[in-house]
Amino acid sequence: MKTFFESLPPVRYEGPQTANPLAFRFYDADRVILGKPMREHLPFAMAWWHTLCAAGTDMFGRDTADKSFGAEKGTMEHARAKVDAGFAFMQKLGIRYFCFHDVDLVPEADDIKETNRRLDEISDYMLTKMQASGIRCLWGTANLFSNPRYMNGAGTSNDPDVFCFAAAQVKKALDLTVKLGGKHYLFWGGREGYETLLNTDVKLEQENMARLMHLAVDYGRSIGFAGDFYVEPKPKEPMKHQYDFDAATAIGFLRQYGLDRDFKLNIEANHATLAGHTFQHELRIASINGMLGSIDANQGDLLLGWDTDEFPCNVYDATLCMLEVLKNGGLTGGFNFDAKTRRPSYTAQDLAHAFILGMDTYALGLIKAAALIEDGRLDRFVAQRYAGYQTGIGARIRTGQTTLAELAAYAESLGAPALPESGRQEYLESVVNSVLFG
Ligand code: XLS
Ligand code: NI
Ligand code: NI
Repeated sequence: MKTFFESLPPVRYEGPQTANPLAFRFYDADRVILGKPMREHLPFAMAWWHTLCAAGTDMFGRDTADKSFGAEKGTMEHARAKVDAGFAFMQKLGIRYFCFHDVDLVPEADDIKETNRRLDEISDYMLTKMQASGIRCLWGTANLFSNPRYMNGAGTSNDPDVFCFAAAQVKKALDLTVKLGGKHYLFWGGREGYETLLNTDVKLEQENMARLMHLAVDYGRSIGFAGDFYVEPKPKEPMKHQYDFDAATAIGFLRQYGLDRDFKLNIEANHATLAGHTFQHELRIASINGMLGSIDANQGDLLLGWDTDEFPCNVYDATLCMLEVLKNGGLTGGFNFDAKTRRPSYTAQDLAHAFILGMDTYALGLIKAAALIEDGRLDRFVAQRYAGYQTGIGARIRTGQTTLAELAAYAESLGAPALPESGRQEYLESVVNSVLFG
């Protein structure tokens, strides 16, 4: 794989007709869409864990991919080889950001002091690569779920010593994020949830989680971290009940504990569908609450009930996603490919194809979302659908200038009310199809 990344020619835009499997068909970084080049609309990020660490092990079998990058796994030499491979890969693809967990970067030692020393060493090396390439860190995070000590959660563990280990990892991951100039810092709920109420104090656990987040904000701000903190909602897996079930739940939690000024959401497509929502729904809920920060750009398989983390190929969903992003005025975060190739796609070339697929899918989504906005029929329809609230009794409801008694009297004056106008869903779906494929 090492040789492949280094020998991979830079991947360039060649247009939809190209027969070159190592070229972009739709992602044309310089192409201006709605006044901004694609590269600015789409700050793509590589996930360190899937790209450089995960090698295909699942519950039924061992690695299929070779991610040794020419070094022995579990050594600092391997950690450096991953840095070399990762930066070579990002440069070849024109990916300008990466995201990481602390333990993605170095082999974890038994003693946290030694792990931290290794993290200092590897981050020095990463900085030299970042300076040479201009590649930046989108967000950092601490892995608070893999180590067996986190079996009952980290911030929500029953054991205060475990809470302290979590605090230590968050502190170090914040130090690293700041050192690497990371834009944002993420909490994914990991094992923050429970299996059974027979052994769980939910109130205490949620209060402790909020405490850990407050402590992180206080520490982060004290060392000059100016970015957003993120929560990444997910409804299940690994725990049966996860505390950050979906966007609405996470927003309620952040507000309940006074964390909403420092936190926004990182919405992952596959987590949305696991929660029984569309991706677009989660984005909209985050956006209308001023909480849409960043996106984990992947997709799930609706026939499977777990987080398959597939590279996104669904242009329809990507279009609806980009519609939300454009209406949100863009993202202060980016599009992190929290995605892995399928286990039988184990070669380095597959990895390149996967990122090309993901980047092209989002580029197409952007192009089509802009076309939907320029077409205007959807926006006009929605505006018209709610036009009743612009004048008369509707306007009085909107501005709060009425009473329940006045509304009741108004309703009585109508006698038998007419049905609201048709929602015209099928017509609108055909409009979307005509813009996508017309
Ligand atoms: C797992 C999450 C995880 C976060 C980072 O389902 O998606 O990968 O993005 O901890
Ligand atoms: Ni996920
Ligand atoms: Ni994720």
